[in-house]
Amino acid sequence: MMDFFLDKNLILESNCSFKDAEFAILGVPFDSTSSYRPGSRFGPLAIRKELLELSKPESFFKKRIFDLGNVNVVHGNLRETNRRVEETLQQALRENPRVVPIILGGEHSVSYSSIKILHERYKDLQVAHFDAHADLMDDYLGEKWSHATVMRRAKELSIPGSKLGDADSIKKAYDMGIDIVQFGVRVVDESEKKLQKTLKKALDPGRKTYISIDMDVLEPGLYPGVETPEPGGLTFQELLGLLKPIKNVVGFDIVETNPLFDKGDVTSVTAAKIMLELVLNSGK
Ligand SMILES: [Mn+2]
Repeated sequence: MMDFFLDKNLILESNCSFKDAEFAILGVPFDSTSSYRPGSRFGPLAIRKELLELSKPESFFKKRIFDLGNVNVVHGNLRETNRRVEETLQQALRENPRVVPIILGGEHSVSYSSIKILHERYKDLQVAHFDAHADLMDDYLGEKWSHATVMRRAKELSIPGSKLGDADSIKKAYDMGIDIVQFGVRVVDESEKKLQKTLKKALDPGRKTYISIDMDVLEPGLYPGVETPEPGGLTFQELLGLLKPIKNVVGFDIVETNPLFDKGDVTSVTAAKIMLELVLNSGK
């Protein structure tokens, strides 16, 4: 692998060569657009550390997992950070077209890049989006590129030219865009409602699926280590129950883990456990 944008200061050992890997972990320690309590830049390291400590079933060690390291992000510059994530993922998929990328955030805005690159590869890609927030704003406080706008930007990816005119063309374009199915969303801004209504309500089991998990989908009373806590979230068991039936997973991310606001590392432990479960669930 080209290492130009990668910080290889790792604590996980890869158990295979990159070409043979079924899964590739890529950390993106970026949190510059966080609007409440930043700190998810420390997520990728904390999640890896807890993955080491978790008890793992025998079947886990049969999986071939390669840790690519962390992207050298540019704090304060989401667009350049996204570009580096995209370049890294493109190269990774060129060298190993079957690998399933696992993105560890970092804030939610980094999911745009993995969705973009996987959508280039799989035209029928659909996104399973787990979050307390809809993340469908067109802009947040005037900023188009933000954790709060990421799913709208993703939705626009498959719209030719991304130029939206009258209401009819907007509707048509969104009907054509990447299908996003949301789970656990309990905060929807007035400006998001129209677009949210057009989203599909269920995943298509036959299509390639990308899973994006914002850790604030969980109940913050139990898992407080997030950037934007919102009461009324899912339990871990409820989340697993929603993840289990999802098939054809071609990539996933776990974002918004914030070790600075965690209690006893429980949110990082849980993020690591979710990664473990998804690896076990999405094997070939
Ligand atoms: Mn989010």
